[in-house]
Amino acid sequence: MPSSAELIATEHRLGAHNYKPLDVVLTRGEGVYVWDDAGMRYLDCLSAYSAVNQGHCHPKILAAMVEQAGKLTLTSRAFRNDQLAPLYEELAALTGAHKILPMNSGAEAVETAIKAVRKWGYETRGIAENKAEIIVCEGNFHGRTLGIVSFSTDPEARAGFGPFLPGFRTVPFGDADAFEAAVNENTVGALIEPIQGEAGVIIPPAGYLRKIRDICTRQDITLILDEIQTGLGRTGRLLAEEHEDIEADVTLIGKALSGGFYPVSAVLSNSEVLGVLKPGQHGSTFGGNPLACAVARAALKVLTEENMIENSAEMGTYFLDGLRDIRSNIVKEVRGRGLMLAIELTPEAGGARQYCYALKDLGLLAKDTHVDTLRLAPPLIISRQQVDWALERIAAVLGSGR
Ligand code: IF1
Repeated sequence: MPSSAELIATEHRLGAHNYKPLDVVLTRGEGVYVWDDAGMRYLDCLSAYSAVNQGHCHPKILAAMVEQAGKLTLTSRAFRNDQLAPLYEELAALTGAHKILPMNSGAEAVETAIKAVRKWGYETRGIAENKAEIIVCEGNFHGRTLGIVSFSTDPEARAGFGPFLPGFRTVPFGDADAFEAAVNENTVGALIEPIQGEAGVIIPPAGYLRKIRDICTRQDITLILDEIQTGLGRTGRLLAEEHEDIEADVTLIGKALSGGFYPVSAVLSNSEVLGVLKPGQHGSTFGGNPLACAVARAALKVLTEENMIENSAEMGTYFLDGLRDIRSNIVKEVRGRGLMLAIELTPEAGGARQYCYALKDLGLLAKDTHVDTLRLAPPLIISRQQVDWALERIAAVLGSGR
């Protein structure tokens, strides 16, 4: 087996450099832990950006994948399979969705929602052709496709990729008045993350989502909530919208929908938005394939039956309180909801990446974002003892102990 240095050199030589990963070569994962090629164990505090909520290599999801993989993996949607309808039923029962469209990546779910909501606007709201507008928020992250980066406010995400897709209007995140002021006769939808993950776990003011919901209801605008990262237990509820006791018209899920085993995403609609898509107007080779559906069914089953959502709420509060107890002169703010947590450092701290490296040396893997913020998102199965273990190391690295 090549050494980690050789593996890293090969990646550098032959791979596009669209990432700058930490130089840790992982070989195995189990529950909250991953191991590198030198046998060192790490507590995973990223969970592949909330795709491994159920813990690495969950045995029941693995068993479901292996069983289905030996039977039928892909038929294309030209034919039917025996796993799609049961997934629809289980997703509908869990989320209250009336219509579901399965895709693969989160970005594909976002693009699907944009297409459907635009078409809904033309056919139902009578919007003039090619005039549909969707309101998005500053600081958004919804994926990397050209359509999606068209409305990114991050110069890094856009530079050199134009020309861009028109039809989006950007407003400050968290400001319902600005949102209402941006509404015009061509506004068909709003695309919002309930909590902005990549922006650094930015939680909007209490009541913000409720106000947006009311504006969208009043103005017949389709509210699309991107729960690809916040959904499926990450914030301590099945969907983050539940914290504000609202219901989106269209909900996007992905990532942990497969427990990290397979790209699976879905567009869930509680209105007739998805009804505008007719045969031949949308799809994908792998969307809704029997292997994806079997994996997603098992991922949802263990998420709910093993009380991972409740654990996320309980351990999230415990983790957040513990982080706030850390006395440190380089911590500017600690934010979080459930096990979606972030530590924003002061500019004087010199950036969060160096602390990710220091934590790696202590056996904890975490990711920095937007220079000064350290994100923490362990699998939802984390125990109190493991949170204590993590807090000790974070306190040791960030400053004056606990
Ligand atoms: C990368 C970020 C997180 C997402 C939300 C849609 C998507 C994502 C709220 C698209 C994906 C991933 C992309 C991944 C790293 C990760 C990420 F750092 F890029 F921004 F989580 F914060 N909506 N987020 O978070 O889903 O197409 O990736 O399946 O690009 O490296 P996808």
